[in-house]
Amino acid sequence: MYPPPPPAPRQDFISVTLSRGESYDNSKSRRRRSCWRKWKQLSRLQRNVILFLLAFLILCGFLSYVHMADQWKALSSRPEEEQKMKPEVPGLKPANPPVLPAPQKAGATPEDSPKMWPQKSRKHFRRGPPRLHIKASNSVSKDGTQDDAREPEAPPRDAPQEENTQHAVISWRGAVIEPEQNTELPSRRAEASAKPYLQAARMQKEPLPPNERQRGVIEAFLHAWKGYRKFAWGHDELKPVSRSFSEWFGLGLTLIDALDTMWILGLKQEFEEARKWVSQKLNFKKNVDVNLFESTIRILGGLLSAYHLSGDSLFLRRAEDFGNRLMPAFATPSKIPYSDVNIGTGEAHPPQWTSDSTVAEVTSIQLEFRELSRLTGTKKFQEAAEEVTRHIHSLSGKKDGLVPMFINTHSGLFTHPGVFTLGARADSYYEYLLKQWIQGGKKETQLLDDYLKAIEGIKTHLLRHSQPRKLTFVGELAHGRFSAKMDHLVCFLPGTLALGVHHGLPANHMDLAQALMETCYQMNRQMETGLSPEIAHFNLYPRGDRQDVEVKPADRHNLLRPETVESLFYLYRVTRDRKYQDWGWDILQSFNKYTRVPSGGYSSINNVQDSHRPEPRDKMESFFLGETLKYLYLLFSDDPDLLSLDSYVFNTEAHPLPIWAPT
Ligand code: DMJ
Repeated sequence: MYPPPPPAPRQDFISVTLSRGESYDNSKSRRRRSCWRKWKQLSRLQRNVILFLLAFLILCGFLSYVHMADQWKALSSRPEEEQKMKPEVPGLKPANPPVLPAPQKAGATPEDSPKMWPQKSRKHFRRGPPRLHIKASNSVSKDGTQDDAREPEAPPRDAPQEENTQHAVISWRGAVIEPEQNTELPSRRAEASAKPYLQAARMQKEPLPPNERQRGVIEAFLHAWKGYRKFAWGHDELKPVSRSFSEWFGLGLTLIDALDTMWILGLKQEFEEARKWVSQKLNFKKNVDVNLFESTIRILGGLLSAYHLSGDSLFLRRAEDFGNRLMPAFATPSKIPYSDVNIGTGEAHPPQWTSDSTVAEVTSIQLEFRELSRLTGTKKFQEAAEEVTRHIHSLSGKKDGLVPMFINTHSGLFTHPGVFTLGARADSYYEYLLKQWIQGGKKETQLLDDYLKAIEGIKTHLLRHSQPRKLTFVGELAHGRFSAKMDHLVCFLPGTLALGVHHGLPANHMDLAQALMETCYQMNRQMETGLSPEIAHFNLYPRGDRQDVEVKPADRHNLLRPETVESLFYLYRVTRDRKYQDWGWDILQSFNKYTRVPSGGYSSINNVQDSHRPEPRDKMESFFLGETLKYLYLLFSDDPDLLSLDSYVFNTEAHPLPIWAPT
């Protein structure tokens, strides 16, 4: 027996009667009556469904109206790219607040300051200072790229300034803005919002007017900028002697590298003009190979810090676009990135002669990629960069924390093992261990462990004293053989050691920092021009006729590098010993005397040991403006809150990035 079939399930439905028009009565009352009757005939479920749909449609309509209204407003004012951040504009995404007041002309009085926008006070329900917010205009194209690929033109000598370019600058004398971020991956936080464009770190008090030495730096910067602006505008590097330019990536390298320096030095007009170039001419849709490391530290780092200081979201959009174009470099069998990537085609590759990458290069992009993830909420940047850190942490082939110089992108193993240096190809590996630890709020202990171990490794294997003055220096080790050779690049180390001590690392690191600082100064001082050679050799044996520092003919050039003055800046910040400022002043005088080109710009020189014929090299590296002059300016400041070491960490190209969770 089969059970009786179940009753047919009840189906709710809406019946609609279509009028054929024969008895069409257009009277309102009849239509109202019949509508009402039909409504009453519906089941409760049917009515609820209709009401819900209606409510949903009304909500959608309202939201799209608000969205459209914003867009209309943006379109009807001035061109999108000219939009600058404005405070507290409803409906716009928050950007970080600028950390320093908008740049002023050198020597400007406080009355010349641009109008400061007061921050709306907000209620806060916890202890500590209030969280402050600023909202930025976000009205430009989503990917932030420019379609205009035309070759940029040189600016007119007295190019009119953009109109309506007032920055939304907030001045909070001494006020502190707490960061809202932490060291978690964005994915673990609110990944829900696609691009949170998180707020930056803190506001600081207004900088003091520049002192005499700082004005000397401003003068030097303006002289360098004059040459760049006149002969190399929008190109990578100035060739000051031939009054032309050279290209490396074709991305306005010097201009981008110098953005935050202009902001810090208070050069408003120059900053605005450069900002306009970034807005209108910077074009990443280019079939061009870039070096992952160099473009990360200079371009990505430069854009991110320009964003943090100015609060102008244009720079963040450009940074995100550029970061995306670098990502194909990580698509290798080992996840150790290739050295080069084409930002137009997305093809990445190692150098022609090898499938190796340089250890310093693959381990010195993390500060920038991590920060880009934090700001955009897109975790892939941070994940790709940190994968490299983890991999290298677990790799064998180190010597008491010291790493070889090369790593293979296929096998992921160190190559050319047994050679250890703190100079080229390894230097910033050590620097970024410490700085990532600081950036992340001193929680990532693996980074700290690797750093501390490496410093002990340096002491054990690479440290020696010269004769006759017993200068402490860092040499190199090749298959067990010590070489008393030290690149000028190694002069980043005293500063990094001092930075670590500032953040609570062992006091004996400071002894080493001070000893190495003296050595780096002597590398400059003992040369006829007062400028360091690219590489120095130290005399290990007592012989009356020999100095501590010796230079080989192939090594006696100076490329306007920053490392000595970078370390002087940290040493002065930590010790407040004015001799470091004096040493930096000596070096600035030497740059002015031997590398300054009268028509504008500064030039690398071929021979630091010949004060009569230093032989200009016809190239002004972008880091002279991005790093050397910036560190000199900061060195001469007596204000520890000017880019405080407790709030910022400088990338290896001197671009300040906020510490996520300061302690
Ligand atoms: C800069 O690009 C960076 O400082 C990098 O870490 C090393 N080389 C130059 C400056 O010398």
